[in-house]
Amino acid sequence: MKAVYTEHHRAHDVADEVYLGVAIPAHEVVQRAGIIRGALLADGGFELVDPTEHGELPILAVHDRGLLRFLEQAWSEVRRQALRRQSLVADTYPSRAMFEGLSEAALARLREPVAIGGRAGWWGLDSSNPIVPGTYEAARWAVDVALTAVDLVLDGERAVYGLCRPPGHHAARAMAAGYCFFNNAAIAAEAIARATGERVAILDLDYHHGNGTQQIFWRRGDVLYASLHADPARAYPFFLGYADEVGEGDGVGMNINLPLPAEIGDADYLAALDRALEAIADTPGSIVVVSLGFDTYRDDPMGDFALTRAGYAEAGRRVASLGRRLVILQEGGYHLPSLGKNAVAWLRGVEPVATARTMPRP
Ligand code: Q9C
Ligand code: ZN
Repeated sequence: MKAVYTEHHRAHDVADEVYLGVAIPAHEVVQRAGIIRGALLADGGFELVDPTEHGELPILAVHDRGLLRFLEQAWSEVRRQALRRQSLVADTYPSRAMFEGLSEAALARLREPVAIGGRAGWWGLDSSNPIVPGTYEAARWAVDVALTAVDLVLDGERAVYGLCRPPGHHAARAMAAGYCFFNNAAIAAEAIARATGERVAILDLDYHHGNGTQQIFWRRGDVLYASLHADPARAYPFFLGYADEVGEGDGVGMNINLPLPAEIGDADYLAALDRALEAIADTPGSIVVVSLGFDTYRDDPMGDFALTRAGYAEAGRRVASLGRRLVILQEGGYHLPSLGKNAVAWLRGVEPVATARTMPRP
């Protein structure tokens, strides 16, 4: 299997994140991508491919230009103001209750602040998502990783893995969030929809609900979003991800949330996966974008699921059994010792060891 990877992810080098008001060691760290890359190379069944640059247009097909510009400018603005810090986290977020009672007209007059602490709040959701000097560079390349995986699949590959870092599925049209800046999977799905004219399905298997992907395609009848994730009643992103969120307008029925309980194991998880796969099989189209997270692993420090490596291999097999082409993009997963082997197990489930090649030919 081809795997798209670039060292540019290293530019997004976050040391700490803020959790319930205190700085803790970051979860979404540089080592994550190197560990997965190393495991792919050690396995031998993967061909590493460099991404190619795709420019701003595919990003602007999904995201607000203001988000792109903010992320592009944030660090030079921090430097210009001589703020002495290694990372930028918003000072003030525009909470919904602040605007209670305002008319649509008054809401429409709300504007992006000039001060950087307010700008970060305007384009952000949560305190766990610091911006560092290389965030923009890495986030742009993560999009290029995803779009290069799309190119390869459109050129005929059956399944391609994009080792995106930073991840993407929490980023909405006009918002960065949850270690995500641009929504790699949404940008990939939009590019596929435009290139093929077909419907596209996104299967989100990260532990967290992909609120950004849901938001971007909420009213779209041509993009199916199906997600298995921790019940938002107990887990980030807290405010979205419930089963009754089914889409609106043309998108009614094209958003499927399967919130899951703590401690869920392989058997129950795979049963939920089958429900998502049935919905995908019922929707026309030949390509599925997979948002793949390993924070569902039993030992993950952030998740509370109990999945095993064997469960990942089986999940990969079942997704492959859809018989559709796959653009598989990395999202979360924070248990560093298991990350590489879990990725190999899942991807090998999609594309089993090619024994035919090593067996003597008749
Ligand atoms: N204790 C992804 O997995 N909240 N993002 C962190 C830390 C944000 C997770 C709380 C979690 C975001 C891509
Ligand atoms: Zn996650």
